Amino acid sequence: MRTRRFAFFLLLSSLLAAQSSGDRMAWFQHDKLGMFIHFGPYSALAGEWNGHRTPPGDEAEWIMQRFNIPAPQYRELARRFNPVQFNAETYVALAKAAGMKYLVITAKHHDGFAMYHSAVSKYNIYDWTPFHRDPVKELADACARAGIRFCVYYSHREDWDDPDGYGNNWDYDRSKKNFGRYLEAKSKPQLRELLTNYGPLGLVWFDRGMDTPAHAQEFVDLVHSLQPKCLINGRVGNYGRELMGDYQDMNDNGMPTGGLQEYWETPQTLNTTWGFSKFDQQWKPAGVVIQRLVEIVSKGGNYLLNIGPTGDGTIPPASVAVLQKVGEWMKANHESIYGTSACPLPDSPWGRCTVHDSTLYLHVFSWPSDGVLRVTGLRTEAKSANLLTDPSRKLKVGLDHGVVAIAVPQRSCDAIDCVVVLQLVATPKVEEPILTQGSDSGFDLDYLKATTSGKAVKRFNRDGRFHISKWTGPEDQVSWRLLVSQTGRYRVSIRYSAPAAWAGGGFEIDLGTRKVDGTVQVTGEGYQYRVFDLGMVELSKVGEYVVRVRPTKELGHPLMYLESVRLEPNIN
Ligand code: H79
Repeated sequence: MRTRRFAFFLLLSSLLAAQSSGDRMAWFQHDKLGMFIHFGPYSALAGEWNGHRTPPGDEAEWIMQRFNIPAPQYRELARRFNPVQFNAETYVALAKAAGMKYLVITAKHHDGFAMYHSAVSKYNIYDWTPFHRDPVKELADACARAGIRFCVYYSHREDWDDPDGYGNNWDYDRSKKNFGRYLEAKSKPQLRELLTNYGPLGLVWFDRGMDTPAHAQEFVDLVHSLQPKCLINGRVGNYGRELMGDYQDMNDNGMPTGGLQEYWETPQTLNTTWGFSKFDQQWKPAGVVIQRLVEIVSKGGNYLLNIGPTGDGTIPPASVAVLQKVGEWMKANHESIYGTSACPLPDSPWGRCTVHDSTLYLHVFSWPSDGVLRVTGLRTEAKSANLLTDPSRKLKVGLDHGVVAIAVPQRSCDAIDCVVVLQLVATPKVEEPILTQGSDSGFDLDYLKATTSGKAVKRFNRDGRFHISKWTGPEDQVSWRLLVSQTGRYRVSIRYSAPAAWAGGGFEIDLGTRKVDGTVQVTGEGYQYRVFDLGMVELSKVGEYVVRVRPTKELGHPLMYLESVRLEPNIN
C-alpha cells in the first residue's frame, strides 16, 4: 500500500520530546559556533624544548608530557611566560566577527598551570609570571560587554605539576599518589573559584574523563550547586561508562556520521595542534571550515573551533584570516545556521540542509550544472524558494516524479556554500528510508539508518562510536524498513555491548512474519561490542519488511548498547 510505504516520520520529534533539560540547553542549541582558545606556558614553547621538536601532527600543549620535562624545569619556563600582546577585546572581537557566540578558554590545561588569579595555587599566571594579569577575568569581562557567552575549560583529572595529579609519572611515583587528595586540594577548589569569581559561565568544558563515575558526579554536583544553569560537557564523566553531562563532545576533531539524538558538539582546531606550534602550518582553508560548520549543524551539533595564540598573546594571522572569511559567510548566511535543527533528509549529493520550523535551508556545495536543484524524499509541500542572499527574486519550484525541483540560476551565488531557502507549508516530513539489497548481499541494520521510538535514542559512546541506548521496555524500539528482493534463509546476528549489570535482559527481533528471541550477554564493562549469532530466519516473500528490536519486558535499565543487526543471506 502506498500510504503504508510512505509512512511519515519526523526525525527530531522523539529527540525533542526526550530531552527535558530543554531550557538550560536553549542557548547551546541556538548558538552553534563557539571559539576555543588554548593558551598557556606551552604556547611560549611553541612546540620546541631544549632542541626537541614536537613532530608534525603532534599537539604542542602536550610538550611537557611528550619530553617528560621535569616539573621544576617547566615551572621555570612558566615563570618567563609573559604574553604582553594579549588583548581580550581583540580576541572577543574576532570571535564576534566570525559569528561565534560562545568562547571557551583553557583556565587550566593538563600542565597544571592556572591561567587566572587563583588563591588555591600560586602556580598561576597572575602570581607566577611577570605578566601579573588575569586573562580569564579580562576575557570574561570582554565577553560580557560583547554579548558572547563566557565558558571555561578545566582539566579536572590531569595535572602534570601536582604530585597527586594524574599523568606525570616521570617525576612522581604513581604508587605514592593520592588522587583523592588532588581532587580535594586543587581540582575542586580551583573549579569553585572559576564558578565564583568570573560571573555566569555558559559551560564548563572538562577533558580526559574522571577515574570513577562517583568522582565525576561530584564535579557535576559542584557545578550545579554554584551555577545551576551552567552546562557541563560529557568529558566530565568516566570514559567507557554511561555518559554524563548535559551534552557530548565528539572525539577531538571528530565528525559525526549523523542521526544523533542528543545534544552534541565537536571540538576542532584550525591546523593540527591546539596550543601554538611554530611547526604547524597545516591551516584548513576557510571553505573547509564553513562546509564543516554546515555539516555539523545539519546533523544537530555545535562546532567549537580552536585558536592557539602565540607565547606573546598574538593570534596567528592565518587563524585570523580564516575566521574572518567564516565571518563574511556567516554575515550573509547566519539565518541558515543559528537556531536551526538537524536536517531530516538523508545526505544529498549537492550538499546539506538545516531546518527552522517550516523553512528548509539547502546548503549547496556542488551547484547543479543543469539549472535544477533536486530535493528527494521530502513529503511536505513546498510553497516557494529563493536564494538566501536574494529574497526578492523567487525561484520556480515544481514537482518532478515526486522530487521537488527548484529552478536555480546558472551560477552559484557562493562557491563554498550557496544557500537556497525552500519554504514549506509545514514543518518538513520525510519519507522513511527503505533499505535495498544487492545480489547475494544482506542488510546492515545500523544505528544510522534506524528509526527510534519511545526512549530509544542514538548516542555517541565516547570511544568514537555510536549506538542505540536508553531503552528499557517494550515501548522503546528501533526499526528499519527493508525491501527484500531475494527470498530464502537469512542468518541473523546482533552486535552490541553490555556490562554485567545488564545480563539476562530479554529482547526480540520482530521481522513481521517471524520473531527471533535473544537474551543479553555480558560483553564487559565499558564499550566492548561483540557479535552474537541468533540463528536463521526464512524470508519467504519478496517485498517490504519492517524489522523491530525491543526489550520484551520493562527492565529498569537499558537493554544494551546496540550497534547493528545483520541479516546475511544463506548462500548454501
Ligand atoms: O586540549 C586538547 C587536547 O590537548 C586534549 N583535548 C583537546 C581539546 C586532549 N587530551 N587528551 N587527548 C587530547 C588525547 C590524548 C592524545 C595523546 Fe598524544 C596521544 C596523548 C599522547 C598520545 C597527541 C599525540 C598528544 C601527544 C601526542
